[in-house]
Amino acid sequence: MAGRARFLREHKLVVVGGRRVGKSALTIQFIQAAFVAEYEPAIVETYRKQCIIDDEIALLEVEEAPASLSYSAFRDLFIKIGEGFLLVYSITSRNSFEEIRTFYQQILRVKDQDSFPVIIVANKCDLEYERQVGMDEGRDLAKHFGCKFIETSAKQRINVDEAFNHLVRDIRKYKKEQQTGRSVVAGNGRGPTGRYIQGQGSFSCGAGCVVL
Ligand SMILES: Nc1nc2c(ncn2[C@@H]2O[C@H](COP(=O)(O)OP(=O)(O)O)[C@@H](O)[C@H]2O)c(=O)[nH]1
Ligand SMILES: [Mg+2]
Repeated sequence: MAGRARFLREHKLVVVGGRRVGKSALTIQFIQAAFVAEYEPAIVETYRKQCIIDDEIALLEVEEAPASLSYSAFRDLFIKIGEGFLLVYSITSRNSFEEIRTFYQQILRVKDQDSFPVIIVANKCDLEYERQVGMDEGRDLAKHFGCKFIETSAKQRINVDEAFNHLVRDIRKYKKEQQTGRSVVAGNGRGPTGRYIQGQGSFSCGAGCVVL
């Protein structure tokens, strides 16, 4: 029973996306509540954080999949360990938006599933004047994937906790459904529709979070 409870509480999140979309900035802003303008670790770092989300403890392990890796077997390893994925693009880069489909297809292929817990994260929303990807486009893609959509700014700490928290909720739902043998959380047109989540949500990370 203790083992099962632990299984339900511990979640491995992987941050996926093209180069320089803000994967590191989002991760560090979520874990340490600080904006680090340039951060390129020599090794893959695993971050741990304990949060209360919807009155339930969540032990989160967050990793950033290196975008530079063309060696797809290595990226597959990240996908294998992930229980939920933040698919990050930058609103200032159309190319990074177009890469999202490929990442999601890779995830479904490696997981051998029709759907999996993911959230589409449109980062750098503070750079409105450099915008190349409309909010509607992100929202439509999320609808197509059957997942949630959120615009964030790692720099201004807009919607950062919300992005991670929404993913955790979907992972929980997915795990529970897997355990009870029911259909999965999201899926091409079968799951909940994507939606834009603006402003500060109702989640209680912030003060409730402890960096382990
Ligand atoms: N204006 C703005 N810049 C950002 C934001 N997030 C990241 N950046 C900048 O974008 C660049 C790439 O960020 P980084 O986190 O290293 O991207 P990664 O390669 O995806 O990990 C850096 O210069 C960051 O300072 C954001 O939300 N707003
Ligand atoms: Mg990085």
